[in-house]
Amino acid sequence: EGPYTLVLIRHGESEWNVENKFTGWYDCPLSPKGVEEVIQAGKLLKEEGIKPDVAYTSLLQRAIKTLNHVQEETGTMWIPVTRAWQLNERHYGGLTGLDKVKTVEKHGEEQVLIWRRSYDIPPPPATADSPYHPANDPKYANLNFPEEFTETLKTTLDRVLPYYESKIVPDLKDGKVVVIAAHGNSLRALVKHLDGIDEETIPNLNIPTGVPLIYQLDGNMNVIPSEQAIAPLRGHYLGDQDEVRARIEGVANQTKK
Ligand code: DG2
Repeated sequence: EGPYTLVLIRHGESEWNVENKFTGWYDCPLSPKGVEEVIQAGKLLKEEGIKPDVAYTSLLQRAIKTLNHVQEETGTMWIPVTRAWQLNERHYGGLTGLDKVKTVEKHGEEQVLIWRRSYDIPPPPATADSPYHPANDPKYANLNFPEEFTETLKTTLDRVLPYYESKIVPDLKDGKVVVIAAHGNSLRALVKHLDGIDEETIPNLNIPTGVPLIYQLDGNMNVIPSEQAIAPLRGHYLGDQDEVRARIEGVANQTKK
């Protein structure tokens, strides 16, 4: 059976991407350029004839608005949308709100790379009195989080994967075209699973803002490798591939002056 189509999209450039701050669960809006990016992403999907039947996103407006624009451009404003905290960005703990370059100046490039890209070494935690701790945000009122809260890619995967398998896979198996609008690191976690990327390779993976990433899956929900894939991914990005590569580099270089 299959193939099944899964579309992943990281939200367009956000205001805090522009300010170059660690964002995590902070709920900042898209930048004007980010809005342009996601309108373009929707147009690319339309040109490819990819029309989502069902959509998933996080509780964060940069992903929700990205999805809205994709829906608008693909004529699918009516489809069911589920918003789930499990698709939120990885929580950046005590780094939330800090400037990425200044954090490198203070702690060194190596340490910051570990915090940004290691699989299981956590950034310092957000404490219970931090405005960025989820206990102080009404969005998460019915959930419990430890007083000292932070996430690694590994613990992000621990919430993304069960959500994907229990909620999203059934839609795919129903033959629905699924779009997931989410975040740099919640999507890195998901593609680590989809593409079977190991812990040594995952630090090198960067996902650009506002570019649709298309996966075809077989009946066992395994990825059918695309010829246009940029390794280590096996799905492919839509649009000009040189531009996509440049945007991937841009994400990697956010901690450079
Ligand atoms: C960024 C990713 O998340 O940052 O939390 O700062 O995708 O929601 O903009 P997003 C953040 P890096 O891990 O790439 O530094």
